[in-house]
Amino acid sequence: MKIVDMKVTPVAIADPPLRNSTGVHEPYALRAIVELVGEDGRSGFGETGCGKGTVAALEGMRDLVVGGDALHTTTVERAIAARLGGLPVDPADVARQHLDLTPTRPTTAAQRTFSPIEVAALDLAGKALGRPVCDLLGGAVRDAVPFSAYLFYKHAGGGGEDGDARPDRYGEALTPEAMVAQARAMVAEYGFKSVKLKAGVLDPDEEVRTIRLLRDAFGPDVPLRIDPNCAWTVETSLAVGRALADALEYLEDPTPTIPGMAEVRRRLLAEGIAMPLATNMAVTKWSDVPESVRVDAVQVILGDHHYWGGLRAVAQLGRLCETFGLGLSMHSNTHLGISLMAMVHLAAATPHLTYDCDTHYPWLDPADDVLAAGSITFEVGAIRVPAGPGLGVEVDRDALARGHERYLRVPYRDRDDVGEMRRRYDPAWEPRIPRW
Ligand code: GKR
Ligand code: MG
Repeated sequence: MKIVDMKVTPVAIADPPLRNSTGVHEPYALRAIVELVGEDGRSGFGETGCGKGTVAALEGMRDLVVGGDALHTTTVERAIAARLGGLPVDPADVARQHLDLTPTRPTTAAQRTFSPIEVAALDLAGKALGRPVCDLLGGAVRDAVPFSAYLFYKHAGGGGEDGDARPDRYGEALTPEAMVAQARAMVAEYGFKSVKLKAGVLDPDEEVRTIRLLRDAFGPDVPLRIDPNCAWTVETSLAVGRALADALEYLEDPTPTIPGMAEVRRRLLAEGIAMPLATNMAVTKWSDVPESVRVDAVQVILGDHHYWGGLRAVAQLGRLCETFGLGLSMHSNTHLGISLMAMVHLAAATPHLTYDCDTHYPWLDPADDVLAAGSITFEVGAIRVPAGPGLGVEVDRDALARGHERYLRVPYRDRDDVGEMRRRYDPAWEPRIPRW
């Protein structure tokens, strides 16, 4: 299938005031939608995080994409890598990679730029062939993909402003007790069978108490995870690891950097605590893997096709994790339904996916998705792998246009959780990593 056009549409979506170690989400999250048009008039879609340079970077690849074949994505990947890979990488960005929560990490520019193009090309090729994207990745090894409830401490509010203000479906949650209420509501609505707590917000003792309360509420058969995004020192990570040794399926990014994670791992093991450490911050690209494996820094990698370089790259990461005896889970940032369906097809075709995937999707108001409301449904916490062609969902062009209009009204172009925290809640806020 020849690609005859490429369109990039940035959109803004209402986002509730979710807290994390660096601050709080702004009222809108920004995403970029890539559309590839085939010679038969069909379109394929991909989605990615959107920062200041994202649209220009994607547009800058037009000559490498248009005129090519939707099934020849390796050629495009290599051409993008050649164009962007040679650019100097700022050492400050490399130092920050372990501390960066944004979906637009500068250290993975080539992989990030290729990813939505690959997803759109596979969606287009799948539609042309009448086959689902997972078939283009080797075929599904599971018929449904399980996701985890993703809990956030949060301020009151449902995100968006003025006419875009969305209902606050889960309410304020700034205490362990309120978090249990949030978990009960989300699990009741979606049927999730595992729970992830975004931490690094309250004092660590309160976050440990939150996990204990969740354990009491859901029992030992619901796996729990905690992820403070590097908010803890090695000593605090050890204290939490001890306190929750019997309660966690994994401990995610307790402390910054590969050496920091390796020290936590070594010392926990020395105490007889074998709980795996997981990451989407210490190991974020291929070149991080050898050192991480050498020092046993992490035992679970959270793959993410948006910055690991697409769907086939994460499927390959699964093989690599299996080779080194590591688990594979899936990371998420605030996203729309196109990304969710890309994750579903990827997970369906990845045998060595050893944990339920993360998703921010329950935090998205249906009014903001670019798919028709109700296009994606969870059944007992899982999404059935669509058998229809491509990603198996259709983009609602009116919804896409509304998302773009919102983008034009939003005054910022980069995610800034620190600035938002200062503006709305605490003028003296300082993002200290680690904080405790
Ligand atoms: O949405 O605030 C957030 C998360 O903290 C996100 O930015 C992280 O990248 O979900 C992610 C994670 O697992 O670290
Ligand atoms: Mg994480």
